[in-house]
Amino acid sequence: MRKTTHHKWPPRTRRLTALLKKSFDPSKPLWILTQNDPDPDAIASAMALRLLLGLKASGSPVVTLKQVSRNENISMITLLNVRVREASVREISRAPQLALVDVQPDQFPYLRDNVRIVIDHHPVTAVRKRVFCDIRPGYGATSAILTEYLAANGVKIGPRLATALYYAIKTDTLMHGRDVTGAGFRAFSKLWPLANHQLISQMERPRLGSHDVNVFIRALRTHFIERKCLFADLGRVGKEDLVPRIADFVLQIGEPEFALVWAAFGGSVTFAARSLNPAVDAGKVLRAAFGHLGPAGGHRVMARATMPLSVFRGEFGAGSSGRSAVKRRILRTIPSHGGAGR
Ligand SMILES: [Mn+2]
Repeated sequence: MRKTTHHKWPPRTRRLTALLKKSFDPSKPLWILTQNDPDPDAIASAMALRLLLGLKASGSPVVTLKQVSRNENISMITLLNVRVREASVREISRAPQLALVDVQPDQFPYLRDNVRIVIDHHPVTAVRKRVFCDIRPGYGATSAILTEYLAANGVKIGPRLATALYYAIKTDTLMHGRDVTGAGFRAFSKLWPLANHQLISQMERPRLGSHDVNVFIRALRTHFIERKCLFADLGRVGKEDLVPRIADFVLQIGEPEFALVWAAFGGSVTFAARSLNPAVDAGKVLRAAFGHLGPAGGHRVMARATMPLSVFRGEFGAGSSGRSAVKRRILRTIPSHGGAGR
């Protein structure tokens, strides 16, 4: 077996740290801005950046335009006691200095010249002049980049931060089926012995509120299975994240190999698909079935699609005939003997 105790962290990351520390004025507050409704990757990255730069929570609040709403993410910030502050566009554009994590400035077009730092792993949109930009699209999570910064500089990572970073890399990389790179594994194995795994399993099983429970019951009552494909129409939901959660859950009912769950949320319809059959690529199925109606795609094992409610009604109709129309559309795109055609 190879020894993996002594990781080699890229020397480039250490060199970048010097530039990072010079990119802002330490005498003024540095706000850390995340995407709307930040996920664990954004939150853990913000915590890590604070530690790396030696900032205090009071002078470097984690801010967002739209507060955390998903159950898993709420349980993360509650269990780890992280404060995420909701701020207005006006406040953010007037902040003394900003560091953006897990997001890029193009998401905030009104921001002018207060952005100092951008650390992200999404595809590069625009690099700004006189801004410290470290964007690594090859990384599965921004938290993997920040873990590398901390490790390369010999900064000690305590259990609270290790738990946040580990959970972030796990959810961003593994659960989304993204490719895990060497960098991701390196960060993961650095954090694994430091993280509190009992807390992580609590975060992964957040409590269900009464609205959530009712939607689960609806899925249990109304789902139907045909040719090992399970379909569940959730009707109207108050929280969009119930759709992927229930898609994960319903695959445990009977022996389906594919599940499609959908619901109306606001003015649109969201679909989530899951596939356990290697011959059925969930991303391709949703693209083929719904791609001409709105954004659709994903990976082999999980995929999503959305379309305006009016488009859905025009294409499929409503009620039980709508459900059958959705079912027919999906079954048409799946090879009939499951494992046969690749
Ligand atoms: Mn991310």
